[in-house]
Amino acid sequence: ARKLHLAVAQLGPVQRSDTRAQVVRRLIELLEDAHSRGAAWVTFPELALTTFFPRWSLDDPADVQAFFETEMPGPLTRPLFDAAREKGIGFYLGYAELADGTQYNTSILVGRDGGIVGKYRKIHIPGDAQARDGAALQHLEKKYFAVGDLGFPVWQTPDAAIGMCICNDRRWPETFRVMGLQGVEVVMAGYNTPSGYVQWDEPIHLRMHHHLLSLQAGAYQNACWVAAAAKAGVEEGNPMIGGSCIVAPTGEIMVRAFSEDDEVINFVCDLSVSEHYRANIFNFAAHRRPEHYGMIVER
Ligand code: ING
Repeated sequence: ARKLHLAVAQLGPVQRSDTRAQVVRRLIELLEDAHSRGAAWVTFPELALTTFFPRWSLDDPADVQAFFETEMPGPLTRPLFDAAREKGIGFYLGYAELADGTQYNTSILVGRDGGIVGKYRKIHIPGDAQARDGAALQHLEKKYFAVGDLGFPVWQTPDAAIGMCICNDRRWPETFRVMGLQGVEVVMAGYNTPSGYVQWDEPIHLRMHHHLLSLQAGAYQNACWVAAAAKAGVEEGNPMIGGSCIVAPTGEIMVRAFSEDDEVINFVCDLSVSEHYRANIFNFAAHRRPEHYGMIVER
């Protein structure tokens, strides 16, 4: 059995006035908690450094730029990298990235030696590009983020084959399958999922149901572990779901967060479980028939 001890660091609400230094302090405390439990990797949420600003239509460029990082690590985030390296713990961190004038919803994978292993830029950008007249709540990720240009890579780290995705990506089977075809063993995913924002009066329990359903399906159908971290709780009056969890290749939720605040969950994952599924029911080479799947890519 190949055991890998994973942690997920759920972050409670980040208010607009919360500084990077205050948030990084919380991230370090969560990282220390994860380390004290014996975890080797920790997954932080999407846009972990700021409030979920795409809920607003901001038109002053200075207001928008305030939410973006131009370097990673930068002076304010380096303490997190230093703490992680000192403890020999790897991590996934989601943040708003400004790269050569283009704005992305980004995550990075940092190895246990403190070096950046890889970067992912969110591909499935949900919501609208312009504010909806009269809507009480907006979801304007298309206004602030370009579609990611890095694909869905999988990195062969010394511990495991690790891939990343961000929030809405988890709702699309293609996300997991592209990583599954690369032999991913652990998918790390951060998310900010508003529980108020709806396009129709969807019963609110479905927000959590669809979140978990997406992760469980992705994990099972691609024989991988999934570690998902929420930024949760009420930010600027807007509630977001918790439900951080670690899902096994069996599709079972092994551990999930209790609160909608800063909280660490962890699980010792047996990576060899994936091998049983890949050798049998999800032996892609033996059973998949790509010659019949063209429509998925063509349209
Ligand atoms: N958030 C949401 C998500 O995909 C959303 C967008 C909200 C989708 C409500 C469906 C319903 O979890 C982000 N950041 O993608």
